[in-house]
Amino acid sequence: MAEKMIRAICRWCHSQCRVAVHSENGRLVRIEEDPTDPRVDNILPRTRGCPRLAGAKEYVYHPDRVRFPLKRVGERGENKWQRVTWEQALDEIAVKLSGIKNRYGPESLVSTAGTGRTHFWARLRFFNLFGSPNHIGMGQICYGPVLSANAAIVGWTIRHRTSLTIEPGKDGKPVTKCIFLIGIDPQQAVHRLWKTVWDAKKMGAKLIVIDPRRTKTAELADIWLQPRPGTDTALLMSMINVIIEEGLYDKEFVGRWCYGFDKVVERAKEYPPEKAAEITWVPAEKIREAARMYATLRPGISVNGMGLEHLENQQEAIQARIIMSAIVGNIDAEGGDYMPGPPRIVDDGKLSLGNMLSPEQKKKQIGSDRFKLVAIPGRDMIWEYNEKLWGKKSTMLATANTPSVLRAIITGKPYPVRAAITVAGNPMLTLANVKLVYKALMSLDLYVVMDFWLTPSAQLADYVLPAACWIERPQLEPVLADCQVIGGEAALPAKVPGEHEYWTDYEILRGLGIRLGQEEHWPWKTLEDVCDYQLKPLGMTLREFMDKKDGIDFPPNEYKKYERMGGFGTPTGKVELYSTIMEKLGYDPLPRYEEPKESPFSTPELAKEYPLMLITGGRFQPYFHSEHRQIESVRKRRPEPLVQIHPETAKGLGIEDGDWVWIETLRGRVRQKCTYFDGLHPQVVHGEHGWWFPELPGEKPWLGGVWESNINVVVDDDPNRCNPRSGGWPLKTALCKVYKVKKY
Ligand SMILES: Nc1nc2c(c(=O)[nH]1)N[C@H]1C(S)=C(S)[C@@H](COP(=O)(O)OP(=O)(O)OC[C@H]3O[C@@H](n4cnc5c(=O)[nH]c(N)nc54)[C@H](O)[C@@H]3O)O[C@H]1N2
Ligand SMILES: Nc1nc2c(c(=O)[nH]1)N[C@H]1C(S)=C(S)[C@@H](COP(=O)(O)OP(=O)(O)OC[C@H]3O[C@@H](n4cnc5c(=O)[nH]c(N)nc54)[C@H](O)[C@@H]3O)O[C@H]1N2
Ligand code: SF4
Ligand SMILES: [Mo]
Repeated sequence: MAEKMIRAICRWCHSQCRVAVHSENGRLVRIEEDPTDPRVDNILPRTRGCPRLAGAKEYVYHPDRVRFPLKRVGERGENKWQRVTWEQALDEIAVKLSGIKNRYGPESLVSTAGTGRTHFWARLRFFNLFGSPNHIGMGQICYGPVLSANAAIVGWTIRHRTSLTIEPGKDGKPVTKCIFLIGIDPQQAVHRLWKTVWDAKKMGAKLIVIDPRRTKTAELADIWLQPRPGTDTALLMSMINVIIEEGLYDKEFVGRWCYGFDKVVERAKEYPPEKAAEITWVPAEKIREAARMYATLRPGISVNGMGLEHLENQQEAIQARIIMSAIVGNIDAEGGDYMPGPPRIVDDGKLSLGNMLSPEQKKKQIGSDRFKLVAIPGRDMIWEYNEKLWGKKSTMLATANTPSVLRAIITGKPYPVRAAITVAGNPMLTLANVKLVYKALMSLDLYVVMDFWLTPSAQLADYVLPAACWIERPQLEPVLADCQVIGGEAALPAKVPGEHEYWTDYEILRGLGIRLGQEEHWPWKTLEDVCDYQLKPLGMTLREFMDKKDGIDFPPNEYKKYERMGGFGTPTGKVELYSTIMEKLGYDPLPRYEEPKESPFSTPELAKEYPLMLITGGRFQPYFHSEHRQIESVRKRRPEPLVQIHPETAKGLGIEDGDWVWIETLRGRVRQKCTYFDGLHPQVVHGEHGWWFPELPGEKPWLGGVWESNINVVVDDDPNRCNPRSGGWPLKTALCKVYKVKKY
């Protein structure tokens, strides 16, 4: 049979590259960049330089991939499995779920998910129909925080990360004059944004980077500020102080379109640069310089990454960043922080059937009485105002508080949580405080994992259900909460008799739903049928969308929509610098700096034993979180976990470059290999996340080496250290000590 080419969307990271997959008789031959993707120039390095794509064949046909449904036969964690049919697996799971629901109520089932890598609406749909509001995972520490902050303060989503573009103006200079990146490293993490930044720099835009590490992104900056980890709110409030004091703000925009400027003026007075310098360790003059550049080079874009979302002071820092953008007039300006409209297809919000969850069940969402913002109470309040103006709901995440749910599983309080389904996540690697995660997962009555591999999390499951990955399923994806939509087709067969039987996440959840009496709500047999339904507003099927429109829908931009629409989707109809939503939810309506609860200043006694500040999880190629460790060609590029330590600090501790060291905190210790790095303050160290070793035994106690180098063993998730508004836990602020591993 001749070679066939099919266009698909790669999901081995969030760049969502559209690729051309060549196959013969249903076997993968090669994958290339898809020349019909108009964003192709925004990819760097081009997909053909991508290490994960280069390892595609190894991935797809890897002997360790789970090919058929597995049922646990030994004790939990013994790595003893029996192959079962899909019918048996789904029948048995459904019976167990019914039993648990009858005994403890539907809220006793939780879903755990990682970063959005699949059609998550199907999981929400299943849960909303089942009656449980309890979803845990990354919502409160990744993307959810910025979505909620935007929707609360400017009343809608602001274009973010992967879909940002910077266009040349008529004079050949970029429309965007200044790029402000805080706590984000696109050079390692977001290819598209990195290329955008490069191009804009080449055309003459200026770049400001705020990061405790001198990343390659920081090296490209015109101004790089190196704060003490966790102090960004003080830094940003001080920049706001300078912008106001020096009269550099956009008086017209502030006067006409902002609410609470006078209150910001008052609050910002608490952060003169000299005081902020003491807190942040950034010299006062540099704070002034950055503030002036940002405020005078308009329009500009500002993006935060996990450097803010992983802080105890997360929401306050994000709010300060949005305030700064607003007072210089960048919101929804051409070349500024653009607010895309909703996608034109039937979106995830509608597909997830949130209206099917009763008010009484919503109230049971664990932790949402305390951490309300990125949970149902905050979301529903914010939606009311968004909807009034836009006629649509913005994209927001509303999850239970993960640390609180883990404790509920263990203690039975506030009520029993007895079952969990993991969809596209690896909680034993990516959630904080892994000893607690382990205890919780081990104590469940039923644990189901939908994945491709026997990850350390899957090792603890009762059933492991082999999912189809992106290459084996059709896709229709809004580009990260943007109005842009791309489509892709199933490039390889999900089911090959005798070889493997993968089901899409949709089919699995539908299969369970039907067995649990939800049949009328799952009318589409396949994911492709769903895509056809989603495309109805465009008047085409997925096939037609791919053929006629190259699988792309990018509506034109419209700027300053607030003028036409008469305001913003917030309670006051203005950009709420002073957030009345936060006020209604019972929080401080303005940003205030709080010292991290574990730091040399708040816990000086502890700092005697643990003198170093630990930041974790800075992204690095060739990996995506905990994935790809079993793909040889990828692993070869980066066989071991690295901890960055300042050479002075390391030498003082007798540690040489390349030595294995223990990283120890109050929670325990793990080992990584020291790499000297002088782009850090000597008191700060940086440990990588996501490390397990699929070559080690899968059974307890090894669990694929999950206790060896997994940084989340030493990271805290104490609810008292979570951000008071959102519930996000502190992945980037801990105290630690490091010392040489004697024998290894
Ligand atoms: N210490 C520390 N911890 C962190 C971070 C940090 O910076 N520091 N970062 C955090 C952040 S921002 C995030 S988003 C999380 C990421 O957390 P996770 O998303 O849990 O991380 P992954 O390792 O990508 O795990 C995803 C799992 O889903 C599987 N998978 C991928 N695609 C699909 C699919 O389509 N269907 C199914 N069923 N399975 C699929 C993969 O094989 C993999 O096992 O980690 C968080 N953890
Ligand atoms: N290769 C690769 N790419 C990825 C991923 C991956 O796992 N691997 N994960 C994807 C996901 S889910 C996400 S969320 C994105 C995240 O991508 P990024 O937002 O870039 O996330 P990080 O690399 O965790 O953190 C960014 C920077 O924040 C800095 N930082 C640490 N503490 C602080 C602080 O207190 N203040 C400030 N200002 N900065 C601080 C770190 O030094 C780091 O350089 O990447 C995505 N892309
Ligand atoms: S893994 Fe590589 S090809 Fe795939 S989306 Fe990411 S950058 Fe693109
Ligand atoms: Mo993330």
